[in-house]
Amino acid sequence: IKSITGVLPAMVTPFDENEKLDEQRLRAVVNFLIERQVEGLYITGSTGESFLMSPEERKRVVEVTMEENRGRVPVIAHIGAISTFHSIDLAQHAERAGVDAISSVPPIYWGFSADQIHGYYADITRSTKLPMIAYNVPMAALGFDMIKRLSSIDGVAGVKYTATTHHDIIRIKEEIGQDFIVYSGADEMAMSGLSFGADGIIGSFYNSMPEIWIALRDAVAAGNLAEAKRLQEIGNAVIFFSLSRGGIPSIKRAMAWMGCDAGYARKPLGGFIDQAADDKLKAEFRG
Ligand code: NAY
Repeated sequence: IKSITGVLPAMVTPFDENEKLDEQRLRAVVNFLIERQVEGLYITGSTGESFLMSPEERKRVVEVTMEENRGRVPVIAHIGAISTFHSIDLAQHAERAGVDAISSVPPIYWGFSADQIHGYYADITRSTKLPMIAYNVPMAALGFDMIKRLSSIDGVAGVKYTATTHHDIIRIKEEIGQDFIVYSGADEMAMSGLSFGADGIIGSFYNSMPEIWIALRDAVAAGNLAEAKRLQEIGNAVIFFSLSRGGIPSIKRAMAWMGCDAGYARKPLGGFIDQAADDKLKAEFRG
């Protein structure tokens, strides 16, 4: 797992005009990203619309990605669901499909106790031989104490840390260990996450313009913070433009303009399916 570092898109899942999983576009997305030198793929996460898909569809995305990847880059599959039962099924399927690591948001919706969340990660991690990347997401934040508790589970290898309190990245490395891998998840703060010691960055906007983020990562590594800040500002202009118009649907259209039609999002995300809406978005983007 130590080798999965750098820039990893939280890969989009293409759907067609009728909201059907579009395997042909999915294959094109995998190739587009790998050809643009991303250092790994994080699939079926929130950006991948996993919570809008059936377990069978999620499994199919994993299978198609692994087939098309042909071992070129490491793959982390998000297998999170509300029930441990479904998450284990997805985790074991991902292991059979050959992914390099699994990841999961904590169980959501009911509000689970710390012991239940710990049990969720322990049960899933025990069910496969794969390393687990816990996922600290703003709407269901684990927080430092829980991350530390989870780190003692055999197999929990790191955390995808989506938050804007980056001082915790330093604390995780100091108190849990330098080998505990941290991916920074807030694209608008990629420079900060990397500067605070994250091993990599995983995010939605690394789908549409990976080059900017790879250059930003290189600039931080070289200590060239002025250049990193310049690139972050370019990235943020696109991020905030897109978020105000629906992040995931906008990213998919931006990919189409970059030469890789990533299709459409499922409702209630939806968006930009008709040509007029697409043209309007493009005109505003250019402006
Ligand atoms: C995933 O699982 O798809 C992700 O990694 C999502 C990461 C995104 N965070 C959230 C909360 O959706 O990329 C970020 C996010 O879109 C970006 O920082 C803009 O806010």
